[in-house]
Amino acid sequence: MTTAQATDTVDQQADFDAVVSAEGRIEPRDWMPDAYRATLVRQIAQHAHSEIIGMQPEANWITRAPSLRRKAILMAKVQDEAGHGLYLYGAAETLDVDRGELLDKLHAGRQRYSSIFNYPTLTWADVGAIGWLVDGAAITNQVPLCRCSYGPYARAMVRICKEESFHQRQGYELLHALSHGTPAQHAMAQDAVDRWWWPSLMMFGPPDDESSHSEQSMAWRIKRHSNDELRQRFVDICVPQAESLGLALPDPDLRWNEERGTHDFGEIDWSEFQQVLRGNGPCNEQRLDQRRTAHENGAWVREAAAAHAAKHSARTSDDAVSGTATGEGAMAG
Ligand code: FAQ
Repeated sequence: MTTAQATDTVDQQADFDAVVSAEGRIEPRDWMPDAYRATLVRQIAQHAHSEIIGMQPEANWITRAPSLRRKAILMAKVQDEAGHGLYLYGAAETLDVDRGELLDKLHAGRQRYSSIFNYPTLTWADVGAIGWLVDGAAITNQVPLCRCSYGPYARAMVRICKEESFHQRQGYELLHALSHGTPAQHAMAQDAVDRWWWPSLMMFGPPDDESSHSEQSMAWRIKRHSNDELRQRFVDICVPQAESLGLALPDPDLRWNEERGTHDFGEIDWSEFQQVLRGNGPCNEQRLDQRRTAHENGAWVREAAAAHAAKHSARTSDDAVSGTATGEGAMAG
């Protein structure tokens, strides 16, 4: 590197730091440190993969929804998750990566997706528990990301959060109906909450003292709060909601701490989290297999779309040469 180039980099770094510390937005054409770019690609790709793999557990119940209304809601929700994946892959592509490569990495197990989607959906009540707890955790984590320093990610999160609120609300309403239904329905709702509670707390990531990326991501204002802060916020939100639902949270150590002004809660089984991350959760294999199959089955759609785009751009450039695109050809005739 020449002295002039080195000076440029120092200036660019200073500009970048100034924008971040003034709560401004870094945009795709702005200079950014390589590590900032790599962190965003890792997090946004992982987030996008979570959205599309996250379609599977609930899609499992579309054909068995108990009424037309429930089926329409569930289909809309699962389609929303696909849309979130598209916004997020789009945001990742502004960082000079190709979505095909990101998907290849997911399929090869070289990029992660959220641990939560490696658990099975055993009963209809699981659809409610996912909406209430999983979407609830997702919103708690994602609302602060609307203020992320990287513009395209922050803007994608605004729309995603609006849709996630509807998802959370429908899950709560579904569980409320079951909880206030027959004793068997109440028991089914309670069982679902018992199974999804602890994995939902794990969604926020490892405890702060084991979170390798948090400190730097918070300094760059990608993350705005630590994993433990958001987990605590989620617990505090859920406790009164569980009371209104008439359902218990499966934690004997859960209680209000007057001094701290928040709830104390029990120890999370981090060995389970690590097992799921290593690929040994109850459904890891099934989720990835199904994703690879869906990708292979969709190959003809991607090929057709690429052929259509190539034909369209060839036609546009022919028209430009002959002047018909602007209507000049017709006038000349
Ligand atoms: N699962 O240093 P940290 C949704 C990994 S969307 C798997 O704390 P970071 C919507 C982490 O990658 C749910 N891996 O990491 C929906 C890192 O691995 P590495 C997805 C996890 O990035 C609802 C290592 O552990 N949401 O649910 C998990 O600073 C219903 C060390 O961790 C997002 O992705 C985990 N839970 O913080 C869809 C939100 N946690 O690279 C369908 C955006 C951590 O060192 C149905 N992402 N790891 O090998 C984030 O906010 C952050 O990336 C965190 C992790 C908070 C997830």
